[in-house]
Amino acid sequence: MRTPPDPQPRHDPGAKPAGGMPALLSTMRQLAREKAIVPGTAALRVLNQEHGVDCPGCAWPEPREHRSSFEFCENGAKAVAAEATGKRATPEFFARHSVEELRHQSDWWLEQQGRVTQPMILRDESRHFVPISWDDAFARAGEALRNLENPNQAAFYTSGRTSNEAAFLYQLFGRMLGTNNFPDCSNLCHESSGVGLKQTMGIGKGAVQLEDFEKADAIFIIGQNPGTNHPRMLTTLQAARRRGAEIVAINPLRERGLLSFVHPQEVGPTLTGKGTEIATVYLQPLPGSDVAVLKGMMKQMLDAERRDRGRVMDHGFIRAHCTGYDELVADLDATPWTQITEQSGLTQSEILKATEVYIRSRATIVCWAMGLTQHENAVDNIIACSNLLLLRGNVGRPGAGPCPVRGHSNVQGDRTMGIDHTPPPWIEALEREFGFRAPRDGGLDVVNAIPVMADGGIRFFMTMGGNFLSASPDTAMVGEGLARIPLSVHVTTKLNRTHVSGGGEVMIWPCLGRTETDLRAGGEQFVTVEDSMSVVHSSQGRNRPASPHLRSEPSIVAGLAKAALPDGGGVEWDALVADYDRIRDAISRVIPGFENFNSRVREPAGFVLRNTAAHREWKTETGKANLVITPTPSLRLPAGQLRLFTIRSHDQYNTTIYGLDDRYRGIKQARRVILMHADDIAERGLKAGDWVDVRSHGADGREREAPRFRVVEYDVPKGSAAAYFPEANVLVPVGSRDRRSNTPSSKMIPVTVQPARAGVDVVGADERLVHRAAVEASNLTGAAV
Ligand SMILES: Nc1nc2c(c(=O)[nH]1)N[C@H]1C(S)=C(S)[C@@H](COP(=O)(O)OP(=O)(O)OC[C@H]3O[C@@H](n4cnc5c(=O)[nH]c(N)nc54)[C@H](O)[C@@H]3O)O[C@H]1N2
Ligand SMILES: Nc1nc2c(c(=O)[nH]1)N[C@H]1C(S)=C(S)[C@@H](COP(=O)(O)OP(=O)(O)OC[C@H]3O[C@@H](n4cnc5c(=O)[nH]c(N)nc54)[C@H](O)[C@@H]3O)O[C@H]1N2
Ligand SMILES: [Mo]
Repeated sequence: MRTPPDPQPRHDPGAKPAGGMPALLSTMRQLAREKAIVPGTAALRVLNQEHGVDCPGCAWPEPREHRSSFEFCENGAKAVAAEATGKRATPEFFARHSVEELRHQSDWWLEQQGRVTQPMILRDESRHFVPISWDDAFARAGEALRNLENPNQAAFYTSGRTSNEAAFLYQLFGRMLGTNNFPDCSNLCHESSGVGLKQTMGIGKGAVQLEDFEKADAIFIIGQNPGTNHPRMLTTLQAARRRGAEIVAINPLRERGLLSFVHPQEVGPTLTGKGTEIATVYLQPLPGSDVAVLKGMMKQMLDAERRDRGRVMDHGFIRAHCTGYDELVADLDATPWTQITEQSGLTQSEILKATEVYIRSRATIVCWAMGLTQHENAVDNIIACSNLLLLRGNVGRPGAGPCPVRGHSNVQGDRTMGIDHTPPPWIEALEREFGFRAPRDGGLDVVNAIPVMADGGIRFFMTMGGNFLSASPDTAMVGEGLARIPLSVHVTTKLNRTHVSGGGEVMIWPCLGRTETDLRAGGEQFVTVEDSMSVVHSSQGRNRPASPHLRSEPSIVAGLAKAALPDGGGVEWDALVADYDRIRDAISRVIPGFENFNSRVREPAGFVLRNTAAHREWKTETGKANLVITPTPSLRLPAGQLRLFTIRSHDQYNTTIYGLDDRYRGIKQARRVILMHADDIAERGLKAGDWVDVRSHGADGREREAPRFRVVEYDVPKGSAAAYFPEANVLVPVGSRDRRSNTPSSKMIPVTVQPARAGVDVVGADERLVHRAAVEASNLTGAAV
């Protein structure tokens, strides 16, 4: 037992701008850590260039003209370096470490073991993964699939990096097998954006292009931290600020990237550290209260309208295009101000600052991300944004529209390609193209798959990327579910906790990363992706594959399909994956909008999928854009509880942890931390640096605990707290979700904190030891970490 030298995670809330020299230095350090300087930089040079590789970092689009020679960012570089790492998890590695040992490691440690080099299998009752040939691996999985009593005993998860080509084949295979069980990371992410926008505007995607940011007078950024998660967006925002556009941020945290920014490629500001101011108005509401804030804004618009005789709302647009105006106005009038100010913790005059910007602006874009989509009323959050835009006709004209900023680089494309637990609208064309009958029943999404798994209802589970265990809510229940699956197959580049948590047989199938050359019988291949603004373009890797045994994701799907479907279901799988042009030809015949796919995607910057809302065509049930009433649910919590929201640090990509610093928030060398307001700390008799156990209070009455977090005093609104995803996922009850989209409400979990149980303060300040101790503590309490 030893006493920690420095029990307090260092917290330095400096006011330096985002970007600049520290961003460049951090990139170089990461490349060095991964031993990736040479291949990494080669990959970086072609990142997000025409004919280059699409950055796996995020889904923010590249400018279609005038790309700078280095169109990448610090966190994009980290994502590339992580893939181009020189480290390898070889068969010898698996021989050295039993699966029991691997289960006791964190995602962070597992990731650091590097790229998996060969297909591996963990047989029932065995303690170690051992190598298996691809042919045997496909045969084993194929046999298991053929032996299912019912195809709905299989589930196929997708993470949003999967290319269009791989995704199209994957959903084709699953549907030929007879299931729509396609849970995907989108279910945990922007599902609510899709559901909300479909209801109001008839299409579940953003309706702006990058060029619109050059024309907007005002840009709202709600529940998004672009400095960390979409750093290239800061360049766009900086340009908008410089030409005088106003930027309104709505976020319980004052995120540094939203305050000021230095472009790392501008030499002067990089050296002086003087940044461009980003947000001109910054509202800090309590988490979960965005509907209230947005309704407050709309009430103030109504007031102004009544004073100013009808010049605030766009009545011409509303008359021609909208339903529900009178009902919306009546609801706004009936909503008392006390409700709005109590829920949000903001005053009327604070909200008025944002309203004034909105009224002044002739063209407004509203951007949002997880701060809006991960709530029990997430769809209402999106609808409220949509109402705000529609009232002033801010859709379907230059410089205006909704902009859900997607996460994974191809999460939008995967959905377009049919990764969806409900049958896509073009299902009949798919059936005609491939001569089969596809299932019409809805399948399982993530939240619905978890209890079915825990009940033993899933007999075959495949993941195409991602980290199902750590990314999903209710880690403990997911762990129980994974332990009951007789055969799991994980297509991946690196190891994570999902791969070592299966109870039955498990196979790990290592695939090529996006930065690597994909050489098939028909020559070197490229794949395609769709960014957050519906631009479809190509991506071609140039790095040497991490191991000669790796296969591309499309060829893995083809190999499995041939083994699982009698006669391959009559599909020429080998031909399709010999030359991906053939997959794209099939897509062009099946999915509307992809006509002449192969020639259009070879245009220098790809092509844009048509967005009906951007043309003021409303594919809704009413044929119009719908203004929809959003109730303001009570957010009052029992005394002593805090509203916990989970966030990403600057040194992670979802469940992949690059390092232990969160530079912009000034938190160093710690991830098991809980950010709390000074008063909330004092009221509980705690002080900064104390160890606490965090308990959540779900409606199901089940106890969930995340042990061993350090208290950090931080500028969060009183009554709320923040902790990092995925460490805090154990606290998110699977039933706490938005009912319409099934998106887990990981941004508002009622919690209490109490001093950690005895024995905790001997852990030491070393994060690895903290993690180990947490794993051990959770084994005792039955919770997962
Ligand atoms: N480097 C890096 N890039 C990434 C990722 C990554 O992990 N690392 N992840 C990718 C993925 S998949 C996604 S989806 C995106 C995620 O991108 P973001 O959505 O920016 O990610 P989060 O950290 O979840 O941040 C949510 C923001 O919402 C705020 N917030 C929390 N609750 C509320 C609320 O109730 N109301 C409001 N208005 N704000 C709130 C938080 O303070 C935080 O600033 O990033 C993508 N890009
Ligand atoms: N509490 C809480 N939970 C959340 C969130 C939150 O904000 N709070 N955010 C949610 C969101 S927005 C999302 S999108 C999900 C993310 O959920 P996922 O997409 O499931 O998780 P990732 O961490 O992005 O997946 C990383 C893994 O993908 C694999 N991988 C990486 N590159 C490749 C590749 O090229 N090919 C293949 N086949 N595999 C690869 C590696 O094994 C790596 O470990 O998490 C969600 N969970
Ligand atoms: Mo996401």
